[in-house]
Amino acid sequence: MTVKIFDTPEVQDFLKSVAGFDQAGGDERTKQIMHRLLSDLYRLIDDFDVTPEEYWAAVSLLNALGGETQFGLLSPGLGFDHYLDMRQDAIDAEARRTGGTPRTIEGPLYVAGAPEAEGFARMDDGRDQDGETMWLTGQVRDVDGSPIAGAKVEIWHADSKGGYSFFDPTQSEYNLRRTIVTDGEGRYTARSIIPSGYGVPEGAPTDQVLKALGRHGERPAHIHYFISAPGHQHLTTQINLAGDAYTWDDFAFATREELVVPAHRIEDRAEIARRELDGPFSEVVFDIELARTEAPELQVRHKRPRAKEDEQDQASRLAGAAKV
Ligand code: MBD
Ligand code: FE
Repeated sequence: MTVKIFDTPEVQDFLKSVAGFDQAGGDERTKQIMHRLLSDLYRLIDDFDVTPEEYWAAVSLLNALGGETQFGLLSPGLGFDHYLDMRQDAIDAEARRTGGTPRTIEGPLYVAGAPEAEGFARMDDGRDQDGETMWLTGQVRDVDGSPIAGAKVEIWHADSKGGYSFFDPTQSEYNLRRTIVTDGEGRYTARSIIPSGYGVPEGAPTDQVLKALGRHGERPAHIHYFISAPGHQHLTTQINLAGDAYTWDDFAFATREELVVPAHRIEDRAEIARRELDGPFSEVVFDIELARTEAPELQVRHKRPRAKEDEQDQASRLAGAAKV
């Protein structure tokens, strides 16, 4: 087809009225961004000769994604979350806020308000019979190596089937979700179970998009962290357990070399007794370094709709309704 109308004055004027340029009200930045977004999409329709069938199939897919609250799941799959991290890394580098453990994406499965403990917490409710006992520990330090006592370490991860409590209603409340405040030596320790990797639900709208791209929806076994302490930059990160088939094939693009951590199987009876466990376990050690900052806005996590974060907020309530 040779019909190309995008560059005509008629279409260009049309885009300006669609974006509200001829209206006094509304938000200026929204108008600018919508104008650019719509222009790019109109051009794409022209360039690819998108048919009405294709256009309405896309509308239908967006409705399905929204219906299952899966935009937060598709987002990392399409690389947006990692792209925002790449930009944040570049912003930090420009501001010379270098050093410290690397960030990686939050993902859509955080739930605010997990129980808090000092130094040590047991994270699992003991009901997951397939879960290998995990001893997860580490020290939070400044970039100069000094331990940070009283740092807040929030940890959340999946069970042995790759499911997250809250989103998986078969699990108990806040199972595998804890906040641990570091002890006098900056250390945190959790007793939990080794998580399995996560897979996008088969046949779900997000899965349909990935399949159409010839891709899968698998994540390697991983553990999420938020770490914060006064005078330091808030860190959102994850570790990947080494040896997973998907370590370097994560559908959410969250893996970073420095964040791949081995789990060491320990069968020594003295080591088992020292931790008051009843059998062999796997130990995972993850030390964290926080960059310094005096800026208060960099010491807390950025705003985003999160399950249970703000019960008044409609978007946060919706975030908790994701079918993931
Ligand atoms: C997850 O557990 C996750 O961390 C991400 C980023 C996407 C889907 C499921
Ligand atoms: Fe996850």
